Amino acid sequence: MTKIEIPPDHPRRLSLETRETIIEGHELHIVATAGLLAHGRGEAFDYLIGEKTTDLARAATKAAVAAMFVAKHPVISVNGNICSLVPEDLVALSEICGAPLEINLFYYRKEREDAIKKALFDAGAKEVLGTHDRPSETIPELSSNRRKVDPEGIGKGDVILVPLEDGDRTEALKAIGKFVVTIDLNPMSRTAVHSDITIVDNVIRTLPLMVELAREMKDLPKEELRKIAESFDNTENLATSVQIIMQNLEANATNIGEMRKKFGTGAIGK
Ligand code: PTJ
Repeated sequence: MTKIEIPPDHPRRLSLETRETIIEGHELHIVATAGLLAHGRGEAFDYLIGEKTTDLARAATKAAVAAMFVAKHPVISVNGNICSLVPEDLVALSEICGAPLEINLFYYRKEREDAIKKALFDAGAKEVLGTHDRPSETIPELSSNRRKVDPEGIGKGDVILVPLEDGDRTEALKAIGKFVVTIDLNPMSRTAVHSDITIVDNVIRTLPLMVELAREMKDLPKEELRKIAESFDNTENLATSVQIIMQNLEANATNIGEMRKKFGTGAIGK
């Protein structure tokens, strides 16, 4: 493996370590090559959102957990990126919420399915749906590899958590009446826009927070949970997320001169 040591005092240590994790996931066939590009896009949006969980993202995460508890059949859809970044948290959330883990890949290859299944079992999963040896049914609205779903998972699921998703799939799940919860750093992506609850945050922060909140909220009365989930306004959430990005950009425009003072202008021709 090519994993490199990031100096402990590096100002962008966490971001670089996460990048190493994704690269390692790619070498293990967990992450698709396109998953590396998707991660880079996520990094850029994380920068714009301030690389922290906003109060808004926290409220969305709480609503998402509430929706999973209220659901009859909550399901967690697993792709290469999420499996590589937070496998233990996926397993923990699945157990607390009674939501099965279903592998559902855009860039399907049998060796990827096997690698993801192994990573989930290594992280403590007892069952993994969506594998080639299991029964499958088809989402007619979708033409990509993801049209095949597990009848015991997404097939009968009502609330589906689809972290880091491509837009077609979200639209197809919505078209067949599912309540879709997503985690996407880009509040303008088709997935973000069409989901019922969009957590605009990095999955590396959201999944641990979902596990923490699920532990806290699991004994709340169903009516209270339903209220938390149903009172969440995703239109306002997305509009405010875009405003947060604009405010961060404006703050940078104001501060850029100050930041440049550290080194000043270099000398030419010396
Ligand atoms: O493993 P597979 O074959 O199912 O493929 C998975 C990917 C992610 C490659 C596939 O679903 C894809 O192509 O996704 P997109 O269309 O590139 O969308 C990914 C979205 O996730 C983009 O809007 C990114 O900004 C966002 N994103 C990337 N990294 C993160 C993220 N959002 C939250 N946390 C991240 N770490």
